[in-house]
Amino acid sequence: MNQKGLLEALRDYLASGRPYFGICIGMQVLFAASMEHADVEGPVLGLSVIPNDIDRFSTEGGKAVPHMGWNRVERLRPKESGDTIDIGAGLSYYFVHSYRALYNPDSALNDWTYTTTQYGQEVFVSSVNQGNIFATQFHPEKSGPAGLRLLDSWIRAPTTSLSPSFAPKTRVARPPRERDGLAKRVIACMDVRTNDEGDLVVTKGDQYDVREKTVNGITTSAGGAVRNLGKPVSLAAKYYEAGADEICFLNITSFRSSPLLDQPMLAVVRAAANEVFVPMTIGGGIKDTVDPDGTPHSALEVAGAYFREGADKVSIGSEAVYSVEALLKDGKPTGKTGIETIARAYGSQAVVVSIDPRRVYVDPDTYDGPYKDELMRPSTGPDAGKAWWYQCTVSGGRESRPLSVVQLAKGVEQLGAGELLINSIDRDGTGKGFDLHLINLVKNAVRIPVVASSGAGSERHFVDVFEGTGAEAALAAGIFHREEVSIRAVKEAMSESRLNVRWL
Ligand code: 1PR
Repeated sequence: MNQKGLLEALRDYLASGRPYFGICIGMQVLFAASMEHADVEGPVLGLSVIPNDIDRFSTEGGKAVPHMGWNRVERLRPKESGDTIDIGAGLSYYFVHSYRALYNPDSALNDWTYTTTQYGQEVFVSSVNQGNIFATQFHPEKSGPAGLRLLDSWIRAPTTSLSPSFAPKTRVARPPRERDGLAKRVIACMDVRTNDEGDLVVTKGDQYDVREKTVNGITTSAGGAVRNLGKPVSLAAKYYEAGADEICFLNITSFRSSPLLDQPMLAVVRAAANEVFVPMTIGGGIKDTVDPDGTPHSALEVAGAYFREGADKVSIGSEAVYSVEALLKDGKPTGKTGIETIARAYGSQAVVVSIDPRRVYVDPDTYDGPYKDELMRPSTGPDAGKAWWYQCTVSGGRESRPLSVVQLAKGVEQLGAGELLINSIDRDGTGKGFDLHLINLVKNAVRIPVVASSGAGSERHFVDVFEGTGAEAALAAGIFHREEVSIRAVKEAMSESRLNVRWL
């Protein structure tokens, strides 16, 4: 904005008294300076409309950064007459950011603060207002019905310099609560591919085999038709209405062709973005590619195409494995991998790495391989007495690579990934529950948020993974597609176990 002279234009606009609604960075730009990228070029100066600075969340107490997900907002004081902004006290909105303005009741910021939100033990400013300016740290456009109501209320009656200022005049110093309001996220995932008739379908099998096991009643090892569980856009809309906190599309055969030529997949994202107002992740084929006619496309270009159609995050699978293999070989990042280039351009919160590990069982008494320190050796439970490590795979589990899941998780965090999606080839589609050993192993190796995936068979499994690991989110496919368990049932079970959930 500085380079293009837009900051000055924005300053003039704000001074004119006309309405302004800022979202996320659109709120942060109002502040004096931000420490984001300060290591490269020093603090980045903002508009100084609000005299305070933006700094990074602390990771104290082991909390994950970015702050990603649905968190509650609190008004500093009750809604008063003349205030038409529809922000529900205690409602949850979608946040995704690593930097924040710490709430300070003793500074000028107090007069700007409209709502606060707590993450870990930090209370930060989640929306500001004065005169013609209203801005939120969260994303109302991705906050489901609550966010749409907020935008609607503001568009009908935007605050202007003539509106009464709703900012608190009294100082409110509330100590942080024992527990923050960040909800555990429930994600509906759709594995998408073209079936043999050429239609794009949501499919699902077990252990990554998505073809029917019988043809005309006869079992076949070659596999029957691709299992068809519905249309991607209508299923996504259904899960949004049902209260899914996030939607994920994985293009599971993308490694076969160029994603930019994969127009149907881009069209799916575009159509879904018209109906789904929660975050959407798209994975599959996010890598440097070359079209059949020889035209090269960078991973950044591919990701950009999906973001422009309405995706919020891209998920990188196979390419992440190759990037970490190169990182371990060279000892330092090249700055050129898809993870690095996309994180630099769009922020690390936009880069998810999808990991497809498989257990490799070993004899614990004789094993002397490189993954000794990562061996799982449970003394209780169904796996008692066994020992294994987790090996990474590429191309949807078709090829195993000489890399452990811990090496991959740490490597992609170093490269700038903002979230990890942990699948399990052993559990996928089995309904046996999430692999808690795997989730704990990864969660303890990184600081970024972790999404547990594969194996959900009942609502209880979501409670188990949230109580038994520090995962920030859990994802399921089969049980939702086959309508065996509803998203509402999952959230009720979580709520009964005193886990934070987002209600519509
Ligand atoms: O390698 O960057 O092109 O990404 C490919 C992506 O596609 C990866 O994220 C990979 O996990 C996924 N993928 C590739 N092949 C398959 C397949 O099924 N044949 N799907 C596949 C992986 C796992 C999850 C599934 C959960 C939950 N499927 O997507 O949804 O396991 O299932 P459940 O709840 O039914 O147990 P790249």
